[in-house]
Amino acid sequence: MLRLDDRHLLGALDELAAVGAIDGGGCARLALTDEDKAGRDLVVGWMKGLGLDVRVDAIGNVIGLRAGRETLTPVMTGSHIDTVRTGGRYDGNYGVLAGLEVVRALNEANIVTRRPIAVAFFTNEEGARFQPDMLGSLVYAGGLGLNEAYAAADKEDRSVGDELRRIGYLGPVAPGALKPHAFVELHIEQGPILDGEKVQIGVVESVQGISWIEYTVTGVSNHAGTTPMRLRRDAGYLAASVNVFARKLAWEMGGNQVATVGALVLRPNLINVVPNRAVFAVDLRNTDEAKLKEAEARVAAHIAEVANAERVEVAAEVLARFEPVIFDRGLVDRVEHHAKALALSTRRMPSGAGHDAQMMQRLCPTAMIFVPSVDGLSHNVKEHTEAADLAAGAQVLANLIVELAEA
Ligand code: HGY
Ligand code: MN
Ligand code: MN
Repeated sequence: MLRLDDRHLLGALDELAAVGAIDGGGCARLALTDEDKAGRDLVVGWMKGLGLDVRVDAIGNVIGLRAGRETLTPVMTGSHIDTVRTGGRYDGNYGVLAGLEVVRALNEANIVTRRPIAVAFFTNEEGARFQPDMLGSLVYAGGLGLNEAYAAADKEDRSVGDELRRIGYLGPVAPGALKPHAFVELHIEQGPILDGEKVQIGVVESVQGISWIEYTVTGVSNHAGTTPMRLRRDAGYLAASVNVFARKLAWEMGGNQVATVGALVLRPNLINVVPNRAVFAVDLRNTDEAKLKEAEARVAAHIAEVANAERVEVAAEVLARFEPVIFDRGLVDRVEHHAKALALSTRRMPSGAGHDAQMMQRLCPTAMIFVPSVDGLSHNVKEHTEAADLAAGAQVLANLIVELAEA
């Protein structure tokens, strides 16, 4: 069996986490920022050091290719290295660096697999700066055109295209030119299930549906002291009422329904002025598409009702909308097989978070391997996974990749 060097993996995780490091042990490398560029340059250097043929595509996805004995479609693994602003050190990074450890072990064992092996990181998986999330893998899978992707802009009106050019990662390769034989993504769970049940490996069967809608509310700014309640057209009130409504709705619907209002900006955002403008986003998710549609409809109805009563205008923009994705049954079974072969405890589960793998399933058989997140924490600098769990997940990945690469 291919032996991985866990110490090297842990060291690489620490070294990458030092790029864009923030207080508390996490890192902030928002997509296409200078910090993201620095992280990209570091990982590209490691890819080259491992003898990989590094290709950058037109949306900035980076793929390191290791030749096989035969020129067949490659077995691909990877994830992302961009982070949210309060990112931990494992989200995305772990899957990319574990993939490089598999390559290192193959190099040291002088093994050339039948199929080529590719290790990739995709652009803007997080969707924290530019939407939609999983942007790079969505373009790779043919789900979004390049020009539309280039036009996506952040809150300072800087576009993906301009930022890719600025950091030097608008590559020459057509996204998706390299069609994988199979894709496997190793990732931390980012939720409380594996840690809570003390299970070592998550055998991921699906990714839940996601709905991101941004609302821009226009009311009338007014004096907080002199304006009677009956005369107010308070944009901030509508935003707050949607947050409360969506949360109650998620509790009421139960099951996997979740709802979040994580981004909210009020204008003029002053203590004594009734806000005339509110821009906020609603993140709704469910493993069941019909229920997700129901949640969207009920939030929209609530907004219409309150907007009418408060006499404010509302404009909605869909920032991301992906239906639930079911991974390839056969490949999911192989994840479970390899975990059990290593005497690791397993449990089948959906993914609550979005991942690049959900886009790659459009191209080829795809599956994911989860390892536990301590206390289920993620998108939080305290995100942590025990070293033994990191090593176990990487070994499952290695054994599965080698099996697929000999197929
Ligand atoms: O939002 C998500 O699920 C992922 O972190 N992009
Ligand atoms: Mn991730
Ligand atoms: Mn994330």
